[in-house]
Amino acid sequence: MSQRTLVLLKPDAVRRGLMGEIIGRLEAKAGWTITALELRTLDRATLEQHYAEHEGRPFYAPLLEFMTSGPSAVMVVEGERVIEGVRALAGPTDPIQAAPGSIRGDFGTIVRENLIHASDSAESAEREMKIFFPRGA
Ligand code: RTP
Ligand code: MG
Repeated sequence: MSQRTLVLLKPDAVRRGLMGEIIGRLEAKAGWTITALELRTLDRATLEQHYAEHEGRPFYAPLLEFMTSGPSAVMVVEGERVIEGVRALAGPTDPIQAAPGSIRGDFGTIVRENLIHASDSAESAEREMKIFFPRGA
């Protein structure tokens, strides 16, 4: 079943020049298409909505600080099983736990600066696409 998911290449990925590498991995999956892509420095209001589930956690304030520290690549990716698929390509949240071959496993060491966000369910994808592309994507 074709799906759409909201993907962020976080400020560390953009700063380190890893956009091409990561986008290449997404595009290499047969049938996946990037249908929206914008380089954008995210503002607090947008991130407060996006990360509402984490408000009050110890990592929340430093996470918002990091996420506003420079441009992110904001994308919608469409294709067969893309929601689960991008999460699998990304690997677990903590890059040290992520296997080589995954994006976080190949390029990450810091939990917060883990390069990529991808929606974790169809409901999250719908919610997040509205947050980042309020006029539609
Ligand atoms: P994401 O939402 O960004 O795809 O990541 P995720 O589902 O793998 O991780 P989640 O638990 O939703 O956490 C959101 C982001 O917060 C940062 N984080 N820092 N202990 C920490 O310092 C910590 N825990 C989480 C990461 O940037 C994580 O992706
Ligand atoms: Mg999450």
